[in-house]
Amino acid sequence: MNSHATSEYSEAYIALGANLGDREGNLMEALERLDEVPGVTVTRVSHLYETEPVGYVDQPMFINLAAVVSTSLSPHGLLAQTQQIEKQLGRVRHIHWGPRTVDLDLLWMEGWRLDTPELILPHPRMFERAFVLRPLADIVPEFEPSGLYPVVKTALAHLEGKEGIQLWKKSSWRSVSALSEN
Ligand code: PH2
Ligand code: MG
Ligand code: MG
Repeated sequence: MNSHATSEYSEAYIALGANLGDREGNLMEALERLDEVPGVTVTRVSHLYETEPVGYVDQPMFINLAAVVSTSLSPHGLLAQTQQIEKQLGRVRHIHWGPRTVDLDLLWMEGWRLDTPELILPHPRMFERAFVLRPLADIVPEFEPSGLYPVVKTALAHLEGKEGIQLWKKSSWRSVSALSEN
């Protein structure tokens, strides 16, 4: 066990996005690498969506998806791993909210509320972004014990900009898939 490990496994929800190069390939490679991290198993993956860029709009269309991992890592331990994967896959930070080969954002982690300079949980903007919530709705179980499901559903129902999101491909993650067809 390394210094980031704790004894319990918890579920963590991660949003992934890419808008440079082989977008789908970058996302799948990021999921593979995440799954290979000791103490991290990717358990469910949403469908893939093509989405219009939000924030900084003069950039290519994104593909976005969401994934759940089961992990023994702490939030900061998991963050370090996601940042390393971004780096390995060639991410260079030029423009804030600008184009990227792959972006992994830690959204929500079972049993954790955090407000640190490096990481805030739940992610402070997750409920305002249709490109996060639409994929997330595929993989949050209806009876998720801390009540994430109704919050995601309600936020998504009230959100503008959902027309900028199109199903790109059905989930093809080997061990699992999205929960529903909706
Ligand atoms: N990520 C951003 C900024 N804008 N737009 C879309 N459609 N998808 C993203 O993943 C995205 C974005 C910052 O990380
Ligand atoms: Mg992001
Ligand atoms: Mg990010």
